[in-house]
Amino acid sequence: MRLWYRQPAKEWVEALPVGSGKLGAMVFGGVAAERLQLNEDTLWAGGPYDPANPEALAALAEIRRLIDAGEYAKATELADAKFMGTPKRQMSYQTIGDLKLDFPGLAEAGSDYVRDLNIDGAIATTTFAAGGVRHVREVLASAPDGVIAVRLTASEKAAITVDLSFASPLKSKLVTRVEDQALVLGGANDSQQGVPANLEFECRVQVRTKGGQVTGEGDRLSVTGADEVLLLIAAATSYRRYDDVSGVPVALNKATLAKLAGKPWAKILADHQADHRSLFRRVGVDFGRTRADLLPTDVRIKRSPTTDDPSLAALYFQYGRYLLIASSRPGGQPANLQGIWNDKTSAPWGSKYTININTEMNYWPAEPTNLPELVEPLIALVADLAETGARMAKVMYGARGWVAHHNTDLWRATAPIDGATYGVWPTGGAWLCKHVYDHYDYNRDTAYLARVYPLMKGSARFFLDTLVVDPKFGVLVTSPSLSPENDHGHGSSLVAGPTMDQAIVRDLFDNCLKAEVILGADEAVVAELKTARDKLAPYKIGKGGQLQEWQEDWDADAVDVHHRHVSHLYGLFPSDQISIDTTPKLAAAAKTTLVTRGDLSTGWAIAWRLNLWSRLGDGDHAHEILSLLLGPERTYPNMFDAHPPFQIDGNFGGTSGMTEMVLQSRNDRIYLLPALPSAWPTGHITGLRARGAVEVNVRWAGGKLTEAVLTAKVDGRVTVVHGGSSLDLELQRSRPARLTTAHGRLVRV
Ligand code: FUC
Repeated sequence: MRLWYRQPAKEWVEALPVGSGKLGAMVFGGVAAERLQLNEDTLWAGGPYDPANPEALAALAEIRRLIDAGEYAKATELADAKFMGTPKRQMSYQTIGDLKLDFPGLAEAGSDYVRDLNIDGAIATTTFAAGGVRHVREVLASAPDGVIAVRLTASEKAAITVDLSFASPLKSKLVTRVEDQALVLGGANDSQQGVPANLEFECRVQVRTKGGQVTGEGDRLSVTGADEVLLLIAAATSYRRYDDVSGVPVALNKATLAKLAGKPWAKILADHQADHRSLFRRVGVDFGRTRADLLPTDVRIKRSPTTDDPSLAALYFQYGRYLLIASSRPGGQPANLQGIWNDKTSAPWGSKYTININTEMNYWPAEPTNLPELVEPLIALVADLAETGARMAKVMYGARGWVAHHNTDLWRATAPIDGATYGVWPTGGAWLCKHVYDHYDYNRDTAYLARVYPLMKGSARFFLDTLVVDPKFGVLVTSPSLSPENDHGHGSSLVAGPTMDQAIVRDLFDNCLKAEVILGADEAVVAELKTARDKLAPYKIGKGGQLQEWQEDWDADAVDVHHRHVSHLYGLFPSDQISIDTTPKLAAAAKTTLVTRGDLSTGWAIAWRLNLWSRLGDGDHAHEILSLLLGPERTYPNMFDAHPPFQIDGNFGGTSGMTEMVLQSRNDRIYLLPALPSAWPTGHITGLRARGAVEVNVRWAGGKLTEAVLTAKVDGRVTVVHGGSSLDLELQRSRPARLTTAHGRLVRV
C-alpha cells in the first residue's frame, strides 16, 4: 500500500498527493529544495454570477423546429448565437501556489534517497542522508485538524536549516508577510471571462521548532540550526456558498491554528491516521503477488504492459479510494476534474465539474467500496444546482423544476457553455440525481431519502415540463440535446432524443416512483411520472446490430466511430437497464457497439470501457482494458490518470471497474465474481458494499469462489448469483451469512 521512488519528482505528475478533502498538497521530495504545491478547494476564479441567457427562451421553439426539420447545422448555429450561457465559459479552479523550503548547505541529491506515499497511513515521507546526517521529512493533510502538517527531523541535533517562502501564479493583491512565527500569504483570486474576482484567500504557515532560531525578513522566514521543525499550514478563502463570499480567511486560519496550540506532532499524526484508516481500512484487497511488487512504482508502471503485476492493480484500486478520501469530505467541495490537486490558475477544462461523465465517474466507487460518507459533497452540490438550475429552467426553457447542462463550477453555473455541440445537453443534473438516489439504495436511510427527494422531484419536473413529442417516432424526447459530445454526421451533434437522455430520464422517473412508494405516494405525481415514463423513446438496435446512439440509425455515419464517449451505453453501466441476464438482446447490441468503439481511448474513456466489459461478464477482456489503463500512456509516475493531461476520473473509474469484476449489485441481485479474469486466479476483496445496505467479502482460489460473507445493516431478502446458480437469502441485521460453492452451486454454510 505504498507508492515509492528513488528520485525526487521533477514534473508535477511525479509529485505525491496528500489531501484533507479541503486542503491538498503535491509533495515533490526535493533534497536541497522541497516544493509543496498547495490547493484549497474553494479557491476558484470569479465570484457569484448568473449565466442565464435572457435571449434563449425566444430561440427555443425555432431550435426545436430546425431539429425536427433535420436542419441540424442551422439549429446549432442558432443555439450558438442565442442559446448559450453568458459568459460562454465557466470559472477555473485555481492553485494557491507553492510553499518553498530551501535548505542552504544541502546538495541537490542525497544518498540512500527514498520518497514514498503510504496510502494506508496517508503520509508522504522523504528520507536521505547528507554529510553523515539522515534527514526525514513527513507531510500529511489532516481532516480532523484542518491543516497540512510537515515535520522535518534529522539524526543529528541542530542539523536543520531551512528558508520558507511562497511562489504563487496569482497576481492580485498578493502579499507575503511574517507574523510572529508564521509566514502568511494573502491575496485574491483571478477574474475570468469578465466575471469579476470576488474571493480573498489566505495561507498561513505556523512554524514550531525544537532548538535553533527562527527569524523573519520581508517575505521569508528562516529556521537555523533546529533539531526538529514542524510546519502547520492552514488555508481558507472567503467562500461560504455559491452566492455568499463573506467569509474571513484570516480569522478562519487563526482559529484553525489556535485549536492546535500545544498539540504535538505525535497526536496530530495519530488523530489523522485514525481518521483516515476508519475509512480506508474498510476494504481489503488482494489480486495476487509477483516479484514485480518489489520495484519502485514508476518502474512498475513502465513495465506493466509486459509484466505480470496483479498487485499493481490492487494498488491502483486502493489508490482510487485514497484519492477520494483525500479529495471529498463532508462539508467541502466534491472532487473536481483533478480531485483537489491543480497547479494552475487556468487549468485544463478549468479543473471543474464536467457532469456529462467525469464528475459522475469520480463517485462510481464511493458506495461499492464502502465510502458512502464521501458522497455528501456531491449531494450538497446537487442541492445548490437545484437552486441555480431552477432559475436556468425558468429563464431558458420557461419550465418549472431545475436543469444543469454539461458543466458546473464553484458558483454552480448551470447554463449551456463552450459551444452548442458540447453544452446543449440538459441531462447533467438528472444524471447526478442517480447518485442522490443510489446513496439511499446502498444505505437505506429513509430520513435521508425524505430530505433529498425534492431534488430528484425538481429534476423530474423539468423534464415533465420540457419533453416534447418526436414528430417522426411519436415518443417523448429531450430537445434540443446531443449525445455527449459525438457528432452524428448529419451536420452537428444537436438532435432530439439521444439514447443516453432517454435512459437517464427513465432512471430519474423510476427512482422518483420508488421514492414515492417508500415515502408515501402522491398519486397525482405517480400517475404523471408513469405516463411520461412509458412514452419515453425506447432502446433501438440498428442495422449493424449495434445499440443505437440516436433515434435514427446513424451510428455508422458518426464523424468519429471510435469516439471516447460511450454515452448510449449508460444503460449497461452505470445503470442496469441493460444487462446480460435481463435484456440479453440489448446487451449483445451494446457489445457490438463497444467492439466498434474500440478499447484504446482517453483515460476515463478506457475506465468506462472497463466497467462496461465487466458488466458484459468478460473478465479477460476487462483485464486487457485494465492493462491499457495501468500502462505508462494512461498512468503517470505518481499513478494519476492521464487523459492526457491528468484527470482524476480515470483513477476512480478504474477502482469502480475492478470492483465490478468481483462484485456487481444490479437488477435486484448480488453477483459474485461476475467477470473474474484468469490473470487473478486467487485473491479476495473484503468490505465491499451492495445495494440494500449489505457488506460483502469475496474470496476465490484457483479461479473459483471459495467464500462469500454477506452482512446486512438492515433486515431484508437478497438474491445472490454466481455462475449459473443463484440463492435467495433472508438476511438479518448484523448477522453474517456465509456462502460457498458445492458442485458448482452456491450454498449457505
Ligand atoms: C469531456 C470529455 C473530454 C474531457 C472533458 C473534461 O468534455 O469529452 O474528454 O474529459 O470532459
